[in-house]
Amino acid sequence: MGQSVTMKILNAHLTSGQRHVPAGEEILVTVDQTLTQDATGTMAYLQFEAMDVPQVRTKRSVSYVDHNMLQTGFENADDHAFLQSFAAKYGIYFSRPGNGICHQVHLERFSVPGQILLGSDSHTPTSGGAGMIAIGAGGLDVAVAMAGGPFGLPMPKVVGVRLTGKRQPWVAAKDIILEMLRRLTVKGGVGKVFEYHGEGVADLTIPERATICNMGAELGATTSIFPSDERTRLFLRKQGRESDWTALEADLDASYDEVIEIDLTQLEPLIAQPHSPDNVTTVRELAGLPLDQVCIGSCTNSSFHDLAIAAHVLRGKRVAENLSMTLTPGSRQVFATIARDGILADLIAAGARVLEAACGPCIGMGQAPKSEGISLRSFNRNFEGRSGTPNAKVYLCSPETAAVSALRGVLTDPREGGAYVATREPDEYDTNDEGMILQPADDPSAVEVERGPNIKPLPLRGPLEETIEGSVLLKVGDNITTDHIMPAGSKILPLRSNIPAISEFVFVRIDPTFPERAKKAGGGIVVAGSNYGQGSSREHAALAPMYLGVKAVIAKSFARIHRANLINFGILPLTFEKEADYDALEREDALVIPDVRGQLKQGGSIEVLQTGSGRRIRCRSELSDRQLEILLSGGLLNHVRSGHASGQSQPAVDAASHLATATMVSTNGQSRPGRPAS
Ligand code: MIC
Ligand code: SF4
Repeated sequence: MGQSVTMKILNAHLTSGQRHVPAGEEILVTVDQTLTQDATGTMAYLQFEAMDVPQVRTKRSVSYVDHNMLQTGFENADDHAFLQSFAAKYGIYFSRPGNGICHQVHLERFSVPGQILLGSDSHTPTSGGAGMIAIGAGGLDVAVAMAGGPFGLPMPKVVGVRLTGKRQPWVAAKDIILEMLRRLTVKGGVGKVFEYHGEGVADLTIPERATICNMGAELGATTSIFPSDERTRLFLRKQGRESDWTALEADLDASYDEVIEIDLTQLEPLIAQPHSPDNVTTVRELAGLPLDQVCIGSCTNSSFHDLAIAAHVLRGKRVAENLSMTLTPGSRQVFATIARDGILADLIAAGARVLEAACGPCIGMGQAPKSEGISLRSFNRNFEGRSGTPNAKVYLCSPETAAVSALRGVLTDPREGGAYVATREPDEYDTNDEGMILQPADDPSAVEVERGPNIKPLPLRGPLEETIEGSVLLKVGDNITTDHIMPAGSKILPLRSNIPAISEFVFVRIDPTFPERAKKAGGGIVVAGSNYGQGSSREHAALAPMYLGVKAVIAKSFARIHRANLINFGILPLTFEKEADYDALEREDALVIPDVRGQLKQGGSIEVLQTGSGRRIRCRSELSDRQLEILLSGGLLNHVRSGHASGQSQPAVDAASHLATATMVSTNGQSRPGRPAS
């Protein structure tokens, strides 16, 4: 039986001894490349430092600065300086602020078909557009990979997505992924890799394929991937990297666990309504909706085409008076190319607000809409409050729909935008990275890591207790995002390197009293519905609750990255065996998980007692042996410290003393106790 592209790459990276692993069981793979961004990177590098590895052991590791770009105080600038000096010292390439959004830049400058990329950002799958297995993970998993350790993930099911027919004018790559979300929902991809194939693939440029892979994250997928074909070769040639190309196609008789077919001919412009990327309908259905803001950009849609199509629509005209339009090039390369080709001039003349190449409005770093404002965005997430305005309504669409609507002032089906002029990818991109992607230092010993006062020590917890006791601190419903658990935005993001400070914001969008109550109670347990922790990879959504003393989360089901992050920080993730038990639990109920260590070691059901009623609640832990060891140790760093990073190519870590350093000594030299192990 032939193999899919996914299985070819996974098989080539499985650590020894594993073959034919059933879906859902944990596999360990070697990692070729890593990426971090600034909002997750500072923690990841502090964790890497605690492992006492002199240089990264990957083929390529890149540190980007793209999220925390507003410098309204010293915090973000401190982080940037730390990241730059850290990269120079430890063998990491550094993409400076201004060079662009990590995923767009990585696709352009570093993607290599057939390799595995692990990134501390959930949209890392973007590089799947160039035939990589690119996976989002928590920063600690990325730190372990940088230290030469393998990455553990549940063996995914491979879903073949067959693209047939041909898109109509004005129908975009974004509409393909919105169609996937419409059909499958934000839970539909959990435990799956979506592998695109069929005649429709050849018609998609690499940035268009990257758009589809990028937003596969919103399906909850492990990743998404396209084959590496002649178009991939052409893209890499224009990037001056043809030598990185290899052909990678599924075998003709490749088998898939499931198959989905999308007839591109039938597709029309789509839109995701507030407040979830899977709340999809046709643009036609909502046409006429008045708009206050239109934004084109984010790692989903900020390529040359995305800005060129906006210029095509707006050329010689003005953005409608009733709205504000922003445009964000995804990279310095895109920015330089649109400037060179006159597109930038058209956009400026049309009255668009051109922003620096960064995440910007996508993560609430500026450009928050007005109160109750309606914002139409070419982005990938529209969770409530994420834009920075709690009662704003964010809709997600293609750059085509966004541009035509910006001109008309109301939501408009782009097919009403007149003749479609296909944009042409430039023959040459600006590939001069000099001074913008910095090489690691020749003499690492000469580099001093710069630590401003914003860089605080890493908190740790001790080994898992014998018994977990605590009350239900919060009960939440389905599809809780990491933006609910640990909000982002321009005010909170600068605290990413300071866990005590950022933990004051845990769950505040749901219940502003949560941090105070958690601290007062000395911690407790969170009860949740299905797909808990969907969305971003931010490990702060586990690390900060851990700091507040959260010991366990009992949910109907979890999103992959967040579940892994909980385990990495020693918080026990349990799932209900019976939904009725979820219904029976209320906030403040006292719970006990007796002999939790013993129960976990034994496997099978885990018994949780609701003390008031005497109810016995049966839960599942479904931990691999490796995850069990990690939890018993109280988290991945403790586990690594005890020399158990299984599959490590070299003993990565002699971390005991170094962890102590990272935990106890604040980074500007003053001694400061870490939070005592609980
Ligand atoms: C996001 O889009 O939510 C982020 C901000 O890029 C996150 C990472 C983070 O929270 O730092 C992600 O997607 O992983
Ligand atoms: Fe940045 Fe938004 Fe992409 Fe996250 S989704 S990496 S915040 S552009």
